[in-house]
Amino acid sequence: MNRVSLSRFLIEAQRSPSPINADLRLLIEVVARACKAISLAVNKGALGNVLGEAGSENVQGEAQKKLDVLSNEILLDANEWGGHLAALASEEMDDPHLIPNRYPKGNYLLVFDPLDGSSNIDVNVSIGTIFSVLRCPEGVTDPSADDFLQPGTRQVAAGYTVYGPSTILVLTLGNGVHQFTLDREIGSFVLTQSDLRIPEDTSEFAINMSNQRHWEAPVQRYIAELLAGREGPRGRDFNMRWVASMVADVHRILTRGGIFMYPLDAKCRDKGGKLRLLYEANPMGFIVEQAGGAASTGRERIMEVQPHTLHQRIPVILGSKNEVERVAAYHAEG
Ligand code: AHM
Ligand code: MG
Repeated sequence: MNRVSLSRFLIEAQRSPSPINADLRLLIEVVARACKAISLAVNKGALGNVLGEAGSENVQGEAQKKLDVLSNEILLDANEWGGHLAALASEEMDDPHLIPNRYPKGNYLLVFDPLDGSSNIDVNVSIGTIFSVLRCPEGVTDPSADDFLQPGTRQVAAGYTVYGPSTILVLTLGNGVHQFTLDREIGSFVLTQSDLRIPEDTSEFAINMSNQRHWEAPVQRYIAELLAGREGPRGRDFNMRWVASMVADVHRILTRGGIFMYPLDAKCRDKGGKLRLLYEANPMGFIVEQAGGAASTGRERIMEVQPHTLHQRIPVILGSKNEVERVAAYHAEG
């Protein structure tokens, strides 16, 4: 079998007609290496003394798990010294992390959610890492939070890992979406699927139904129609799945289609939504669009939203194109 490792995939991308540059290649390799270390820690679980609370809170007032903190440190340590980054920002850090002066600085900004699906850590359900790569604005050597406030359309690359039955890495460099599986014996990510495509239609939806009473009218209408099944206006039955790890829910959609929704509701209205624009919505939106799907707030394309703050939250509706467009149409009808 002619196996293509992530390294070979990236080197070939560097030689392609629309080449990626060497720093971007290094950046992706370093992130993937850090994710291997996170995967090992996740797999050790209780044996590695990594489960449970860290005893601290992040900037959003959420209790941090030991693995949230550890994963954040692994990604920082791995990315500091390579010379490919100007700064990093994370869901788990109040402010951007600048590259220390003892190391060379590069032209990229790395943004990440080190461990998505925190509520699933201690119960042995799939979790993952989400990341997004932006360019550092021209002439900026010490980036501030403002330099990260770029719409998703400016992303250079995005990816996520899932630490599940197997560890996988899904990546886009803006030229389709590719899936790699971690070969633990060899210690490298191996290309296992090129050019993932999300079916335009689906009969599967993902939403936290416990928030139903808080939803806005367009979401109430859409879900009610799905639940009415064969007897309702859609004329067919729909199935529901909710892992409560965005990485796992999105990965299912990339594999067999579906729609994922964390919409605006009365509970999260003051915060603007539940999921984070820079660490979750934009990278997943980029990946989903690159796979032929759509990603919307219900009112606009996620990737076109101009961020105002680093930790900004946003409503997220993404997946199979025709379903996302239907939800957006219901919002437009009011
Ligand atoms: P996290 O980044 O703190 O783990 O939070 C994000 C997660 C998503 O992975 C998931 O879709 C959502 O929160 C689940 O929320 P809920 O527990 O309300 O169902
Ligand atoms: Mg998250």
